[in-house]
Amino acid sequence: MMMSVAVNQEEGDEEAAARGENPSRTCKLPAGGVVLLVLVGLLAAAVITYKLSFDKIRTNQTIQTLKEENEALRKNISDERCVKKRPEWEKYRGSLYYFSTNKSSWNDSRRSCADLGSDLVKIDSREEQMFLEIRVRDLMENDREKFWIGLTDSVEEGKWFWVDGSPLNKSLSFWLPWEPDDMKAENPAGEDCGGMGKKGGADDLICWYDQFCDLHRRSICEKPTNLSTTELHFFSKSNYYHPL
Ligand SMILES: [Ca+2]
Ligand SMILES: [Ca+2]
Repeated sequence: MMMSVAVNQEEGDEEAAARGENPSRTCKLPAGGVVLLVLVGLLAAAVITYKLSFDKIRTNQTIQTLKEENEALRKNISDERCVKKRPEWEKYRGSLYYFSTNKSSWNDSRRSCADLGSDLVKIDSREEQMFLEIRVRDLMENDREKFWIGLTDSVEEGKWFWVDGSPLNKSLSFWLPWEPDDMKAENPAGEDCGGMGKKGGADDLICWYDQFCDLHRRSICEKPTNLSTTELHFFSKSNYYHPL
């Protein structure tokens, strides 16, 4: 019996070898198993495809979000530049005023006003001084944040002139009681440029001082409201007591 089984096995192996099969490795799966394997393969492929598609959509959304944020940032920067480029002039009677919070020397402040078709402010009346004093008071956060005005005695000590060349009317001046003192303690050049401002408000509008002209201060520009473009050019380029 055992001999018969062995012989049958050998015959089977020979038939398999004749068909080109390795008899020891031949594995016959039922048809249902093959279908299951194919389905599992298809499912795995579908899952991978879905994941790749989802990742691509998410990446595209991220890129779109970054683009929108970039656009918004660019717009903000552009808007800020526009705001900086465009000074806000304030009208009072026949003049426009610009209260610059950029700090620079008296001469550089004057150049900045000229670039805007104006000059450092000339104070012609008590009402104008009142308007300026109230505005400056509001803008000052401490007593160092004073503003240059268009007043100087750099040509001759003690003789104060406005930037348009007119002499200071002493009855229309608002010096602090100890000013102008041309103090030379910090700078031998003394103090030849005028400024104004007193945090908390000035008594009876008294808030002018003289200081070293190279100190960096804020400034007030003034230009008439009724100048044409040509006249503004003339005003900014030629109506100076001291050439720039
Ligand atoms: Ca004026
Ligand atoms: Ca002084």
